[in-house]
Amino acid sequence: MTQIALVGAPVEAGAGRRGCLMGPAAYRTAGLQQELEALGLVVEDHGDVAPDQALDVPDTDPKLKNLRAVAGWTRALYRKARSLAAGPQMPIYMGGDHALALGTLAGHAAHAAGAGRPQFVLWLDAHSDINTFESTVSGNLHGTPVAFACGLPGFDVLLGEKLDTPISPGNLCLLGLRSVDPPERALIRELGITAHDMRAIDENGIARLLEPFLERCARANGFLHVSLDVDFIDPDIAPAVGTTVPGGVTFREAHLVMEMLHDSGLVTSLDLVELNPFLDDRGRTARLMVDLTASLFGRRVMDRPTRSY
Ligand code: 6HN
Ligand code: MN
Ligand code: MN
Ligand code: MN
Repeated sequence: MTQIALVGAPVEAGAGRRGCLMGPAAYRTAGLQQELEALGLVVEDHGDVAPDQALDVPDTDPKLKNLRAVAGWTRALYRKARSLAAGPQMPIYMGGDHALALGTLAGHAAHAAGAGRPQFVLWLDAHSDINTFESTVSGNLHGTPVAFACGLPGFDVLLGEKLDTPISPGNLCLLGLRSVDPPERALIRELGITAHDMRAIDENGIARLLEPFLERCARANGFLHVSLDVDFIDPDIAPAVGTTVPGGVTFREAHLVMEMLHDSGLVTSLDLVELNPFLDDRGRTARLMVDLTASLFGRRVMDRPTRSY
């Protein structure tokens, strides 16, 4: 029996626009818990995480926006993720902007290292979010979690110490890309990260790109963290996000990814990020994210055999 922990992470300090703070409330209003319970899952809502104060971090920085607030969230979410990873419940982090993944990735990577298993990450996003504190032009820290999780230098201020269990770049897959800054592109190449842009999806079909990654994760007996950014999906059907980029994945492509993830049985943690309810159209984006989550947890039209890798 699958047990789920819902964790609210009302972070908006990492984004360039306000409003992601309302994300967890929107998921609750859209009935995320009830939809998962309808699938037979046992769901506990842990409420919202409260950020640390992080008074050792400078309150203002000439370049990095809301550094102290983001550090406070990173520390609190790191502890929460690390403790949940050690327990029986599978966590769903209801964001909040993508800066919340600074904490969740670090926490799950630390747990995986302790368990002697590799941590894999599927990053579903229009953006690669692999800017460093040096390379970021916007100063918005939601553009940095992939760089932090890979152990790139310069991030020690976030946790107040070095991240000593980075994720191996070979265990990452970025899918849905259509907005990558030039230094990000260089880093992806340098680190050898698997990165599929929209053209690759158009040319190959999304399933054929995802499958080899899932196979690698299964072969390595890895834990799999999925980070789903609303802007992965085309803004015509998912408008409630501050960083829309045209040409995103379709309704069916997004559901297919979720259905394949369910069939794989590999997912051990999930971020739902960047939902900005202030920008939504009668709740449709919140509802779409809930429906995608339901697909990841086994909602289907017809029965079919479980895929084993
Ligand atoms: N997100 N690369 C841009 C920046 O500001 O660094 C966009 C970041 C978007 C962040 O999608 O979570
Ligand atoms: Mn566990
Ligand atoms: Mn993102
Ligand atoms: Mn994005």
